[in-house]
Amino acid sequence: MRVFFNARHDAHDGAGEMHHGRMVPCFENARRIPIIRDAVAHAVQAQLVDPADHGMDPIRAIHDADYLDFIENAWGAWAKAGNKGDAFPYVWPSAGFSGGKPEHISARLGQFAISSDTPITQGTWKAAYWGAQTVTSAADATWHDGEASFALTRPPGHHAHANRYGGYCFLNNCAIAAQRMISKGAKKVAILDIDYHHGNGAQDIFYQRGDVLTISLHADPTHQFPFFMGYANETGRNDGQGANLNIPLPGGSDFGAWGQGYAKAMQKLVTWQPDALVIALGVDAHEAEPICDFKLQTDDFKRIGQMIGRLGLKTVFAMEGGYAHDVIGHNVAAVLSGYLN
Ligand code: SP5
Ligand code: ZN
Repeated sequence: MRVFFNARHDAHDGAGEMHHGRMVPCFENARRIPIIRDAVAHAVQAQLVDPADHGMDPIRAIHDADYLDFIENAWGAWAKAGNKGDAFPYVWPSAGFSGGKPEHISARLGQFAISSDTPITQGTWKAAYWGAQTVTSAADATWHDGEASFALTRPPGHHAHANRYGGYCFLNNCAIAAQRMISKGAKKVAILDIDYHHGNGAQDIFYQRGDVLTISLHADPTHQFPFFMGYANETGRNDGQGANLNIPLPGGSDFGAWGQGYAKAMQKLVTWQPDALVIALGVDAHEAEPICDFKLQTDDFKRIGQMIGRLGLKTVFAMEGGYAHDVIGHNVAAVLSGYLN
């Protein structure tokens, strides 16, 4: 399988994140990527491919110009204001505030952030920009010849909205890949998000569009990040009515419960008949994951890959969450090798 590889991923190197009121080392860290790369190399005879530079167009097709300008320049503004270390927000434009257009970097961080778990570091933009190039190259290759691709990149993307970052995400890689295939001629593309957390970014980006189906299986947001989105009654609006499917599952779910939800997702994909599929490939539903509480096993990830393969669709996989270093490589490799069998 072609593995498009973001060799600049480690430019994003947060020292810590806010977790239960304290700073802890980032769960989403650079050590994840070589672990996954090595496991995948063995399992699926990966050909590592360097992404081409497609410039800003594929990114601008999804994200707002003022947001992109902010993400590119935030760390510089933060450092120029005399701050040491990574940039974090501490105040947000909450309901009841009148708004205004504050220019202070701390206000801007709150304006564009959904959460306090996501550092902006000196190289964040570089890593995220090349991540977008990585998924764009993967989407181009798969759309062109039909063979599946895996975009191995970090930071992840599925929590990023058109104008919001957070949940460790800055640019919505899966949305960029889906839109890229539409720009190349796909009439309908589906995004299937199997990360433990809800794919709020893609849901919001495509919520009123009928040409991109978004499906997410995730921990019930009543008890899990992102909390304020991801409920079953969010089904799309206007042209997008019926083109968003949320499948929230209770905490502690094993593959019994997860598989039942997954069957609904598969059924929706079969009836909707997309021209191409993007998989938001988070493996944080595994039982060993540190910030999650599902109970999937490595063999279950293999079954997931097999079921995706049986759909027979042009498929782009893009790396999302997965933080347990002992198992993430095996779990990603299980999905991809299952897909190929
Ligand atoms: C891409 C992705 O997987 N992003 C996840 C972002 C989650 N950030 C919030 C982490 C807070 C975890 N608190 C869980 C408590 C478990 N005891
Ligand atoms: Zn996740």
